[in-house]
Amino acid sequence: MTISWYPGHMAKAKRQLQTQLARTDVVIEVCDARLPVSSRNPDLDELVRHKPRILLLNKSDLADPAMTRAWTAHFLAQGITTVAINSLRMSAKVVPLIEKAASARIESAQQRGFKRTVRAMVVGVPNVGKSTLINLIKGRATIKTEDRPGVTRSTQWFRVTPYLELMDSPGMLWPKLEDPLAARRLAFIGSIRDQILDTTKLAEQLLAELMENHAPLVMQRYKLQDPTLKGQALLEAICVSRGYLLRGGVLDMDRAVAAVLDEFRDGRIGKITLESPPQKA
Ligand SMILES: Nc1nc2c(ncn2[C@@H]2O[C@H](COP(=O)(O)OP(=O)(O)OP(=O)(O)O)[C@@H](O)[C@H]2O)c(=O)[nH]1
Ligand SMILES: [Mg+2]
Repeated sequence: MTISWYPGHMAKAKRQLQTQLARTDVVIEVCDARLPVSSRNPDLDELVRHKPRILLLNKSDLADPAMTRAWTAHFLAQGITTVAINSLRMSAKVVPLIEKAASARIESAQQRGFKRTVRAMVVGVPNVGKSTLINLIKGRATIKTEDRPGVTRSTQWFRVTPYLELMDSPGMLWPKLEDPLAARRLAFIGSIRDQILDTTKLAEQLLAELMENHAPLVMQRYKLQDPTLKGQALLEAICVSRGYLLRGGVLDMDRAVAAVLDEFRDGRIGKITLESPPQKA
């Protein structure tokens, strides 16, 4: 699956982001803790170059805690300020991190006798929780969030505390997702619109990946007996086990597909991280 889907609003978002960069002190990169490689946009390195950057591993409540610790250590060892968060819960750690990243500017303003507003832009691939994070820091859920990609349509600044402004931005994918595994995994977590995907194939691919590394969780969730089932047969077994039947006893495969994707996405199959940090030599 090579995804070359790059709608106009994403190209526009990239241009807006470039324009806003000049008035930005810190770049907050939000990625999905379940996918710390594939949910980072490689375009960002070139785009934000010299700005102080913070990496947030969001949705850590859905990820494997041991893996999140390993990933955090991995990025910290690379010199990247990284913290794992859950944007649905209060996390006091983000604001001090932003202030620390902007400390040079804050101090230089202090020396000139005033307290400076810090501006940080929040960027990341679609559906990772950028708007939810801003709502959390603001303390009020006034920005629209939804569990689908492409909710935020344009960049917008919000004053979240007396001396902090955050910029929300539309999720960006890169123009061509040439790595089919990365594209697939972004689709698993709901960063690519299901409407442009073959969801049956996607659910089969997700199950294949889960059965390889987390078979007991899948077997338990769907009350399955046979660990060797694959592909369509596995989806059918899930259908039967759940009793998803249409009139005349026909299997309601669409319902099984939706169940597998939804239940993985909101963590009901288990706290599963799909990518492991490279092993130290
Ligand atoms: N479990 C969990 N869900 C989260 C977390 N953060 C956000 N969500 C959910 O993820 C979904 C997407 O959140 P948004 O804030 O709309 O994501 P976004 O990055 O702004 O998405 P776009 O604007 O489409 O790019 C929503 O259903 C949120 O409730 C988190 O830390 N944990
Ligand atoms: Mg948003």
